[in-house]
Amino acid sequence: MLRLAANEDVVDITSRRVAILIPCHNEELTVAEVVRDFRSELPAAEIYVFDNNSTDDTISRARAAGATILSESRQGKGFVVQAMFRSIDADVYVMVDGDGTYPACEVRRLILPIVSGDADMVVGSRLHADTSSEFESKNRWANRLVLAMLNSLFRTKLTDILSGYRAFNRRFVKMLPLFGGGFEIETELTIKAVARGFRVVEVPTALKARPDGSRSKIKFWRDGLLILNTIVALFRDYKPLTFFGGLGLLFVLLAMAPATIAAIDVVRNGQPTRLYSVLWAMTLGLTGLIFALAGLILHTLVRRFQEIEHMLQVRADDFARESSRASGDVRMSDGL
Ligand SMILES: Nc1nc2c(ncn2[C@@H]2O[C@H](COP(=O)(O)OP(=O)(O)OP(=O)(O)O)[C@@H](O)[C@H]2O)c(=O)[nH]1
Ligand SMILES: [Mg+2]
Repeated sequence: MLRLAANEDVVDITSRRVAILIPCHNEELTVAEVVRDFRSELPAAEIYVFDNNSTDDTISRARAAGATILSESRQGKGFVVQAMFRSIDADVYVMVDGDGTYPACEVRRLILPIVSGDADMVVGSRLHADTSSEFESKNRWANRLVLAMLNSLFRTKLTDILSGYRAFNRRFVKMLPLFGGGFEIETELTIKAVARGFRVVEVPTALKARPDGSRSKIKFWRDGLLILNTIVALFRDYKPLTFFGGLGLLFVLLAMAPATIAAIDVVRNGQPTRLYSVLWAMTLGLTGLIFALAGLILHTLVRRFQEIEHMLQVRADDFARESSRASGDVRMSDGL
């Protein structure tokens, strides 16, 4: 019987189907070790390597190490995560990079909050105060910048949003719509989890450096801009009143300058002589009002869609509970 223990909690996971999902693109140096490490930590888990057009020995080495190989033809980590979430059936999911930078020995701590029903997504945080991760310094600062932006926009207190080491329950995996095709996928996972009210827990995880000869697939500027763009786009979609209302306020404030000039002009001359100021004030002011109005309308729409989604989720939970009761299974009651 396999048990997880943290502090006074002891949770039996023997009856849970655990899937280890490893997205890979040209990771022949490390993938076999990753598969073996996770196999020895969780012997009963299914280990899947999702290959994306690798041109090296990734597939044969992963297969030799005992992983099930699945392929995705659309290039990009995000497309692979979408395929993993759609095609794999399990109770507990662990996602980890194939580059050997995340410690397999911490997987039990990672899945504990999922198994105990306390979280929908657990993130292995590389920037947590209790960890000492081996980051390249520019990556550390880029991570901190993205984090500060997300925490202030979404009012969260997360310590790592770009981690590739995560655990999920089945409900999260099957219900979260994902669209990002590339390295923006972690950002999308975190923001959508927070915005949709899923429970997110972080556990400290130490990141190791890639071994010599192993190459990062991330392109600093291209992927960095993609991640920033994803944050702004999701902020617009999930908090339209704040986004468009903020833009509206900005334009109204900008309109104040020409409006003041026009007002002084009227006081001095008895009539408006500087027509450009009046025109600027009206254009900027009206643009601001249109933004604010768009924000209000979209806010109402988002709220209505949230209500519909909530009802669908309740129905889906009811349905899953009834099916598991019919098959004598009680997993859904644990939030799985
Ligand atoms: N399937 C698939 N996996 C990918 C693709 N790009 C990257 N990956 C995998 O996604 C994981 C993360 O990629 P990394 O290059 O390590 O990115 P990172 O961890 O953000 O950056 P580093 O700090 O340099 O390791 C690795 O296991 C890669 O093999 C892709 O296009 N398809
Ligand atoms: Mg990596």
